[in-house]
Amino acid sequence: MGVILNFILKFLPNIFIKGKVIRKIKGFYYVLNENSKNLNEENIYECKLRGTLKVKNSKMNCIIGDYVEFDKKEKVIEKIEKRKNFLYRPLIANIDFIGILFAIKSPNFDFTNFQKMLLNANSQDIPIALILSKIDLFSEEELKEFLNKFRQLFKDTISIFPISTETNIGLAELKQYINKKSVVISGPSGAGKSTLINTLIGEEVLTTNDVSQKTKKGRHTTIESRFFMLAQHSYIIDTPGFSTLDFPKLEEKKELEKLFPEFLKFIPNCKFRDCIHVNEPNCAIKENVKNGNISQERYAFYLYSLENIKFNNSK
Ligand SMILES: Nc1nc2c(ncn2[C@@H]2O[C@H](COP(=O)(O)OP(=O)(O)O)[C@@H](O)[C@H]2O)c(=O)[nH]1
Ligand SMILES: [Mg+2]
Ligand SMILES: [Zn+2]
Repeated sequence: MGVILNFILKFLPNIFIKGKVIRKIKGFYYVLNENSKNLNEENIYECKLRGTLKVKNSKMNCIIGDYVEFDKKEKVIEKIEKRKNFLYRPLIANIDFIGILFAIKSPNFDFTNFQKMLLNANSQDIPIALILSKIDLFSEEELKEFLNKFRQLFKDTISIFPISTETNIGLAELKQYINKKSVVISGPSGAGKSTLINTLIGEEVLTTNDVSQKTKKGRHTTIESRFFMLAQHSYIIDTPGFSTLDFPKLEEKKELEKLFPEFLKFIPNCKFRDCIHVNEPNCAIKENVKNGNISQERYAFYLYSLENIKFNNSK
């Protein structure tokens, strides 16, 4: 009987377990068992990649965020599921949305920096939301005014989550929205990213930039992407990602318009198919700036970007 059983087992395929890569260090992939409810050590397997999955020297073979099947005993990743999408910088797969976190005050909301970060996020083709932090520092009137201005500017193309970790406003809504999603949080230093993540998780997983701590230990800055878990299948990824306020790299001037969501529906009405909306006659973008369907400020930022981006194929 034992002999027969062994014989059968030998020909059964290995049973692979599903998981998600949450970290990558020097050729090791840290895989979280699919149905884990937290990031405790016993749920994480340090795996190698099966040789057949390696394309010579490619960083893309297996990346953070990938869903994989792995052999628990051998600690080897055997299969990588097709990626839904991925962020380039930093390299992370299967993102549901990017939460750009900016404070409404302290530091003051900087519209130019926000638009730069938005440009970078939009170039990744992943949904975006503004997480507007520290709203306890504004009166209700001031907040209303800010939100009106924001909507005027972006014509309702950006979802907004106004929050305060100080007064607990908006956190339940945000948490609900993140449920069963993978979310990348990115924003300038001091905006409140670490405080938000700590609050959502309910424990001090990240050091915050308190003035008192600054003098003692030096500021904690995130240097690699870190995964946190809100609940089963809900991930928050803290990343230094687009905190660099460089312009995205683009090939051609014509690509820039795609990064302005509120322009999109008007572009087909431009007379010239290669219109870049600067000096061309019968330009639908310029017409809609005039009649208010596109805001002056956004168009000005479009022109500013056009001048400052180094296009690889500049015509
Ligand atoms: N008033 C107020 N301050 C906040 C809030 N969230 C964070 N802060 C403060 O903002 C500072 C920077 O926060 P931190 O989370 O370290 O920012 P990070 O650099 O984006 O990670 C800290 O002193 C926090 O206490 C908030 O909702 N309201
Ligand atoms: Mg931080
Ligand atoms: Zn045009």
